[in-house]
Amino acid sequence: MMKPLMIAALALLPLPALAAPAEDGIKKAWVRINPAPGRPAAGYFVMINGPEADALVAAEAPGARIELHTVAMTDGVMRMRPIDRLALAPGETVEFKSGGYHLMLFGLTAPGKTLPVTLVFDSGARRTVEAEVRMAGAGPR
Ligand SMILES: [Cu+2]
Repeated sequence: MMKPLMIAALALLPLPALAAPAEDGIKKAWVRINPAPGRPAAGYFVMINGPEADALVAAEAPGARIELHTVAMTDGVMRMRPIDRLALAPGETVEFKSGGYHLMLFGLTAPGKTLPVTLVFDSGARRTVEAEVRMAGAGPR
């Protein structure tokens, strides 16, 4: 006689146990278009790693070739340079922003209001986010 009652009780339970931790993921993604012809666009976002160590190794978007860039002081001048990978500690948050880590998107032409950007990780995970497309001069949200 108890069984129908238990099933009814289970049906009332929420389902978050199956989902990934609510906090991890890619947030606030946007792409800054450079108005100068032929100049690359830049991509920014906040990345919150999951519970395992991982590394960002590539990024992809339709119609673009993307490099991972960092900015470092060289001979007293801030210069950006490509990096092959960005190691991520468990639960680490990394902000890609102007003056720091960023994506460089080459060959992007006539983007729409948003651009699907896929981040590729050493673990094999791939995360696609819709990045908001904004013109140069626009600050962070
Ligand atoms: Cu760059």
